[in-house]
Parts: sequence; C-alpha cells; structure tokens
Amino acid sequence: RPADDWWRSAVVYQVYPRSFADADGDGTGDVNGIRARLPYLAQLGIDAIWISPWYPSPLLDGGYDVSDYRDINPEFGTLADADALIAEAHALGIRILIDLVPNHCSWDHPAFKAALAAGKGSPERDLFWFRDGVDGQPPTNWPAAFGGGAWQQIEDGQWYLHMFDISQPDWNWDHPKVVEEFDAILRFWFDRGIDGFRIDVADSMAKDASLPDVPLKDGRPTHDKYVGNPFYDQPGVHTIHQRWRAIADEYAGTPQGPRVFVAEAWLSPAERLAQYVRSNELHSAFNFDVLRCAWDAKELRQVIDYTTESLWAVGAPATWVLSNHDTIRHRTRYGRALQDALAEAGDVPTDLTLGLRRARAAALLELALPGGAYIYQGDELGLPEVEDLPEEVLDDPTWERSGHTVRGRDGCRVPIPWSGSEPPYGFGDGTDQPWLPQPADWAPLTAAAQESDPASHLNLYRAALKIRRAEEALGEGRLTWDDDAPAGVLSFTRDPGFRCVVNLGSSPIELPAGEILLASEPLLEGELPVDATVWLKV
Ligand code: TEU
Repeated sequence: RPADDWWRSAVVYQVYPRSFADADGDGTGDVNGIRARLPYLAQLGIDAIWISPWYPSPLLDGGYDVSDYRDINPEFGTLADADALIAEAHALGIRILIDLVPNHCSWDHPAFKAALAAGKGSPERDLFWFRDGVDGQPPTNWPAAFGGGAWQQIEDGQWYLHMFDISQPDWNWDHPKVVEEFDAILRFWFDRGIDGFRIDVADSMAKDASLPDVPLKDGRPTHDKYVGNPFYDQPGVHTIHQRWRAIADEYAGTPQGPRVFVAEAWLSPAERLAQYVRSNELHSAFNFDVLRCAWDAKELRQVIDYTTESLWAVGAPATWVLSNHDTIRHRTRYGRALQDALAEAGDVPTDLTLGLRRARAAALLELALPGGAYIYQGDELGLPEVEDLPEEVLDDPTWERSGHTVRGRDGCRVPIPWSGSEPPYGFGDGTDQPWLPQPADWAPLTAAAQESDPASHLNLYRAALKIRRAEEALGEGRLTWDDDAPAGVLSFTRDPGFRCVVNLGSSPIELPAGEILLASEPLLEGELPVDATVWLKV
C-alpha cells in the first residue's frame, strides 16, 4: 500500500494511558509503560497507536480536561519520554496519533484562571463563553453531557458554558486567539513527530452565538444532535477543520509523509458524518454505527452498506469501531440481551462465554471489512466490562454529576492485566495498587497467560492481523456480498481471492469452498458453527 495512504486501511490501537501500562509502580499508567510494551504492540501487528490525552490535567475527565496542551502530565512522564516513545515506535514501524481536545480545556488551564480573575467584560473572558443570566437563571437551557445544565455560575454572577463537566469550560472558537492557539498546538506536536490527531468531539467547537434554547424531550432539554442543534454540527466547525487540514498538508513533503486526522463525532446517519471527511477537511472519522448495532446479520449488513457508501461518496475510507473508552466493552455487550453500546453497566444478565465467542467472530468481521479498524486496549485480550466496581472507586464525572445515578464509564477503563495470577497482574510492580481495582478472576486473561495458548483471543488477533497485512485483498477496496448466503449469515468476498463468512444465525452452516485461512472457532465436519467467522482463500 502506498506509504502516504497508510491511514486509509490502518489498524489503530487505542491506548488509554492511565490504564495501559505502569512503568513506575504508582498505580497509574505512563509513557514509559507504553514504551515498554511497544514490542507487544509490534508483535500484535497494528499499524498505529492512538493515545488518549496525555497532557497535564487534573484528570477530572480522565485527561479530556487539559490544562496545558504542550506538555505531558507529570503523572504520565515527561516530554523527553514522549519524544523517546515517538522515536521508538517509528523505529518499529508504528505510527503515533494523539488526542486533541479543542472544544474545552480544564478549569486549571491558565487562560481560564485568568478569565475568572480578570472579571466581567474583560478580554480574558472572551476566550470562553461567559454570559449574564436571565432573572437568576442560566443564559440557555442547554444540558451538559454528564448531567445537569451546561452553565455554571461564578461568584460575580456570570455564568460560563461547559458542554461536558463543570471542570471543562468551552473555548470560544469565534475568537481569533483561540484559533491561533490551536494552530500552534498542532504545529508543536507535528514538529515533535506525531503522525496525526484524533479530534475529540470534532462536531462541537462552533456554537450558535445567538444562544437559542433547545427543545424539550420528555420534559427535559434534549441533548440530541438534531439538525440545527446550536452546539453540535454547526457549519462553523468545517471552517476550523479546513484550516487544520491545510496545516497537516504542510507536512506532506516530510519523510514521514502528510499528517492525518480522525474525527470523533457521534453523528448519524453516515451522510452527516461524511461532511467531516470531504477532501479538504479531516481525513477520516470513527464510524460508530457498527458499535451501536446489535449482533444481527440484517442490521449489520445495512450499516456496513450505508456507512461505506456514504464515506466512499466523498472519497474517505470506511472505518470500524467495536469499543472505546466511552462504551461498554463489546464482549459484555454481545453477551447481553440488550446490546446498546451506551447502556448503563448493571443488572442486565450477561453471558460472557457467549460474549467472548461473538467478540471473536466480530474481530474477524471487523478486520475483513474495507478501510481502517480500531482496537481498544484490552479488546485483543477479550476483556469484559467490569460491572461491579465499588461505588467508592468510581471516578467518571457522570457518577458525580448524575447525582450517583449513572455509574459511568470506569468499567471499560480498568488497568490492563499483563501477567501473574493476581492483581495488579503486572500493571506496575505492586508498590501502589492500580487506580481502579482489577477483578480477582482475570488471571486467565493476562497477556502472558494467553501468549502460549494458540486458541487464545490474543493469538486470534495476532493471526488475523498477520493475514490482513499479507493479503492484498484486505485494503480499502470494495466488498461484494454473496447474496445467496443463508438467512442470518453475512458472507462477502474481497478481491483478489478472499472470502469472509460470519454465521449469526441459529444453526451451523456448510462451509463454503476454499482454503481455510483462519476461523474464530474450531471447525468440525465441514461446518461453520453459530456465532463464528471463517476467512477463506478462494
Ligand atoms: O466523548 C464525546 C462524547 O460525545 C461523549 O459524551 C460520549 O457520547 C459519551 O462518552 C458516551 O458515554 C469524548 C471523549 O471520548 C470522552 O471520553 C470525553 O469525556 C468527552 O469527549 C469530553 O471530552
């Protein structure tokens, strides 16, 4: 594949730095932990890693509350560690994407502190959304993503806007200083050698400055991204993205090639998402529609078709996501009757054996589809959601802001089990316990335990990624459905000579002809069992 186009069919591994690997034993992951695990990632066979925010931050939203965009959180390491990581990853052929959080910063950011201190009407306040209220009420009825209203009142009576946590004030993107500041941040990291950015809530920076209220839904202001929503998917975001694209393109002539962006924008239908990946805007976008989809052949096929068609129509590659740090891990989702990706952890009965089987089948489906694929750390180990974290350790702001009614996203952020038979499973040296407790029954899930078992989840991923690299067919090119496949079966070919068959039905099916490359379950008597995928050379 052409070197400059690596991102069009890349397999990107998401590192959540706080929970990935802890080199200094303080119970929190760090940059040197990532460095130490680079050989593991190279052996896994991924093309790139995307590192969730690693900047200085009070970690009130796991680092999505940035207090300095040009440094590394001292809990995670130093800029020198980051430089070393970038160089070492590149030497192994692994690209590095980092997270840009442009919608908001932390209330610890010096610019926000200055705005608070400078007072009403000051130029410092103009960098954010400070407004007077109306009769003691906030300026609009906008809801915050983590519960409650989106405006916080301060001592002098003014309110500031925070679409997420109260600790995350929204930048005012109508202000040229904000625009210029982010230009400089992009260049700072591109010059340090990173290959691109994942853009956090890429559809949110621009706001309708006339500040209209949003409609009510079930008696409460809606957070829906309806067309015309005053704080999501406003036309102004595209002006910002075009500007960033021009900056990334300045690096096209460098040995590393052009720098790239992937948008995080939870927008449906895919035609809306496609607006973000037009040729002069961001390069690609997470397609969350498969993640939201139940384990159902018809539904999956529809999603695969309309997402590929919408993205291809603007020349962008398709992308596929099964899990991330915001959603219930898919092993758990697929083991539940209720498969909503954003459903609360809790008392829905879950069959984790079924979930694992489907996660194996889903991995081979995802990795056989055209375009880019994302793997969330620990998914290659088949980790389930941790649904029984004690309330006193819950850290996600949704827990606090919902008045302790929504447990939040900690269950997919539990530190990775690397080795050993008990916590901390090689996450750190046990000097300090991991920042979130790991389950007592994770010993069989450690990377070390799975290493030597050819049938393990880890080895399935390794085998799949090895084949994906070797098979010319598994790039970004089209797929062709086998329309005569039995009901409940997804079967498609990729040219040249590759077929993927997923049995989501209720009984085993006859294996199609071809040399078996890989299967998610043992194949008996020429049959593909239920909840299994096979890759064939045809
Ligand atoms: O998430 C953006 C986003 O839309 C989330 O509100 C998502 O819908 C929710 O987490 C699902 O439960 C990004 C980051 O991925 C998330 O971790 C941050 O908390 C958020 O932005 C604010 O920066």
